[in-house]
Amino acid sequence: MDDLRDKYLTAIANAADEAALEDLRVQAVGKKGEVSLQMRELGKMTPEERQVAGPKLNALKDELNSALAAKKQALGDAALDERLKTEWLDVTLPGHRRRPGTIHPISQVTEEVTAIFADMGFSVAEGPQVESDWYNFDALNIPGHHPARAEMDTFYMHREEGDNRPPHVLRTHTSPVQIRSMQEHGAPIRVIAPGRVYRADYDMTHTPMFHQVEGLAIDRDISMANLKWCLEEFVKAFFEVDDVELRFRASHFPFTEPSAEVDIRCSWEGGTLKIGEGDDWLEILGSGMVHPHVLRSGNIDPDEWQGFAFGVGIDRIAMLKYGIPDLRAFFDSDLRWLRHYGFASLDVPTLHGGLSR
Ligand code: 2NM
Repeated sequence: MDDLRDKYLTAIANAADEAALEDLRVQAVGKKGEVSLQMRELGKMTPEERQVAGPKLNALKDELNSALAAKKQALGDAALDERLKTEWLDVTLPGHRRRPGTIHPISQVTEEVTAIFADMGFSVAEGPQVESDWYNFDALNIPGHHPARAEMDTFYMHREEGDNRPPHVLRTHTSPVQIRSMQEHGAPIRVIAPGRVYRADYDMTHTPMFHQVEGLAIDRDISMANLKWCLEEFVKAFFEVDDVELRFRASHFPFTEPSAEVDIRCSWEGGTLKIGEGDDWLEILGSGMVHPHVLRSGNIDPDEWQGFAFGVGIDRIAMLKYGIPDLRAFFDSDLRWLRHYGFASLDVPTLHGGLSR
């Protein structure tokens, strides 16, 4: 019995694979295996002999079964390790044929506007969307009692009861980025700041989150004339027309003095918009000469430097250029809308190739 034990334990330990192990199981403890044959011999023994041999054979059978199970587990683990070493899966591959995604009109138009101003020597800056009330209001010469600060119009970040530190807000314009740019780089400076802005407003023509590009140009002798040329160049390039007529209407913003709202000549004949001809006017942006208080917020000396600034609503000019009728559909994430109004991902806007191919 000890010979049998040694023989099978050694064979089991050396079994090369699960098939060899199964053969051993059949040979050793299968119905007609060696241990079973030995058990049949019990009948021929004397009761005394049987009392010794019976339990020993059962113990041997149990021991061999345990060894078989342990070896089977070990062989299984080893086989799995071997598979894991050689098999691999690229989880970045698409599982099924899919439609390619598209570029959102907001992204497309932001790229277009950026390309146009970059061509005129403006750099691009970004900043936080949660701003201190100093950067969003005080720095821009917006007084404490100004209606823009009211909770009706501005999203204030939550503060614990009794927390009397100055509040933070979701920025209501990208002008804070301009302040940060002035502080960081000083004058002279030419920079545009595209990005998301937030105002507590929701109706046919307003969404609580929308997009702006603001521009800023500071030098020793920058004037409204430079502003007008810049905006004309911008409108011609953006709407892809050879000529435009701009109309500056006196206006008021806390951060500019003087301030002007800018309209472009257009026609709506037959329901389609034509830029540069007709008898209608389209309001597209606000602008002005940067207020001395605002220059000071940016650590720029207003006795030495001056400049213009302007702000354009991206969403609005995207609707105008690409004939998108409903502002609110912009942010519904409706795949049919996105496929209809989206741009091919490789169709990047360039000044030489045309902005809107
Ligand atoms: C507008 C209209 C007029 C503006 C002002 C500034 C800053 F920070 F430089 F003072 N950035 N943008 C500005 C001026 C924005 O949006 C309708």
